[in-house]
Amino acid sequence: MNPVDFSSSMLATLGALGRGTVGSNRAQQPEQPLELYEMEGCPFCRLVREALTELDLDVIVYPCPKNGKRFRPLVATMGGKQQFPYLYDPNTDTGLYESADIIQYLYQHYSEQKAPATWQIKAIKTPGSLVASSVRAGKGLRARAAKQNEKPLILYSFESSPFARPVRELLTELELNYELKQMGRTQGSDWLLPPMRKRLAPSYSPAQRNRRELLERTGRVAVPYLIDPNTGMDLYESADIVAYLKSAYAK
Ligand SMILES: N[C@@H](CCC(=O)N[C@@H](CS)C(=O)NCC(=O)O)C(=O)O
Repeated sequence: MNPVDFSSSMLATLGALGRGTVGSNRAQQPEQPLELYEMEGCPFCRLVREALTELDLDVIVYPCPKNGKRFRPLVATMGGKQQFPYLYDPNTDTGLYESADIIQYLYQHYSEQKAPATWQIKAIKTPGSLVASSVRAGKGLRARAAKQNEKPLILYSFESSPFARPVRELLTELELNYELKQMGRTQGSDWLLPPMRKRLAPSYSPAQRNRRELLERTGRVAVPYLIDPNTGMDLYESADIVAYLKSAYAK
């Protein structure tokens, strides 16, 4: 990733005070995957993604960038208007607008507790999210011409990762739907950057389910990691993933 891109992505992480970093060890996922209709560059969608990392809930993301023709119209059909984020939970046949309502629903339904007070008072979280999104200068907001994927891609990511953000922005712009697999940090050794971890925690044994899955699959754990079931491609390194997505899907 080029240094300017990395710096603004890092600022976007710091602007939100690192929210969307710490996860939890959820044993089970909802029977049918949750569906999130959103845009990476939207500050309200970001709040929902932060809560999803905290709650360790995987979702299928349906990107709905401005001028997008692929999934955007579905939201008006399902909920009556084009406003994002929009969550659809097929397990309860619930469709919701409004980031605060979505977060409250996710906490109540999937952690059996109310959202922490800081999530309930919109004024606390929203300004930071607005600042954090604005430093990315409109990335992850507008559609660009792309080929369509048949099967959803799979992305291992946690919300605040400055390396994963440019990948999610591009997935939004190309309107490629993807399974977002949470990689929130739940133990001290998750915080070590991969090269350091090799030295300081050689027998790293993650507790979080997607981290364990990745370690078993690839022998290491880093974020982001992309699997494209349409082409059989799988790869680490944000710059390589961005280059792959452009060459495989951008027109
Ligand atoms: N109060 C809403 C605000 C949502 C909102 O304004 N979202 C913008 C995107 S950041 C939107 O849907 N704009 C209309 C559009 O993109 O068509 C919430 O918290 O979810």
